[in-house]
Amino acid sequence: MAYFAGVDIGGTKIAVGIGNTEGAILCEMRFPTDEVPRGEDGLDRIAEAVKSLCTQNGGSGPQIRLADVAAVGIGSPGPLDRGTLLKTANLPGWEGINLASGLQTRLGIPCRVENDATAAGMGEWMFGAGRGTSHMAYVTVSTGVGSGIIVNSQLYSGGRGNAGELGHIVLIPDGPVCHCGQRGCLETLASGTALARIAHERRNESPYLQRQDGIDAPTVFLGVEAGDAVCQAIIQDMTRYLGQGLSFLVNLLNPERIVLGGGVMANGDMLLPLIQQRTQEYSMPALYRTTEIVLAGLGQDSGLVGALAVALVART
Ligand code: ADP
Ligand code: BMX
Ligand code: ZN
Repeated sequence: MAYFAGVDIGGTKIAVGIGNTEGAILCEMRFPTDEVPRGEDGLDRIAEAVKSLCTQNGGSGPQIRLADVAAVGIGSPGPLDRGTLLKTANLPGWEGINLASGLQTRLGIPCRVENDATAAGMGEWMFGAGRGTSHMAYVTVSTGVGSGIIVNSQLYSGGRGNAGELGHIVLIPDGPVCHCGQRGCLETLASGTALARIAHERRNESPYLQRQDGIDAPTVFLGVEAGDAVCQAIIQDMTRYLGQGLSFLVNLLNPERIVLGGGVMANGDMLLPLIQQRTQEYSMPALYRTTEIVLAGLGQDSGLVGALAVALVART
């Protein structure tokens, strides 16, 4: 039986797993990104994780030998240049590292890298909520915002593999400074990082926020549940900007389905109707009518299953 490994590198967490050709993750490990050493030492840690997962196999099922792992797929924040990380504000300290060749040297297994959102899109298309479509887009609302695009039943990764940087479309030219060098990018207005920043900026307006010891994205959602008007306004603003971003995908790609995932979309039941309404508002009606907007079928595993999908494709 052939096994595959997936490595999902994000601004907040790094997940490593071993799975099969059906897209099932058999065992996995997760680490906070800022607890993993950066650069080459980080690659050592990831390679150790793959080896130790083989040994442990999550404590269940048959023993997997490293030799049974046919390929490793990696999803990484971009931008990338033929596998090498370029400027990566959400992943400081990894610039200039070639993830695929670095892991291949350490593990002796073919390794392939894609942008993390592109990989997650592939995971959703092959094994999740995108199944059965020929044209779909996946959008992650996580540390940043990214997207993965499937056109004509094929992954569209662009000329240099960096297609889908939806988080860096500029919505407010004089808006908040983005790490990419622009201002007012979608991800400065609507991401886990943006929610935490905006809530922090507005804490003096909200007795609820003032009572919190630390403010992160989940704090804002708890505030909504507690009836806090500032948190409600922050979520309204975020979904408006996401609707704008998604309307670009609707008008540009005419996708059959847009799949939404990432850490922030753990609140999908609250967010989905608001995002659908805003996307409808900003899209051409004829195109919106034929676009479904749904939550990720793989939940918080889209990135890891996506990395696994990259490995599956690397082998074929
Ligand atoms: P990564 O960006 O590393 O791929 P995630 O997809 O988990 O990781 O996204 C991390 C972001 O999502 C962080 O900003 C975090 O605060 C936010 N987040 C995680 N879980 C939740 C939640 N339940 N509600 C709101 N935001 C969340
Ligand atoms: C950022 C960008 C994208 C990535 C997206 C989601 C960086 C370092 N990365 O916009 O390449 O796809 O975030 O990444 O600028 P995540 O870490 O939030 O999952
Ligand atoms: Zn930007």
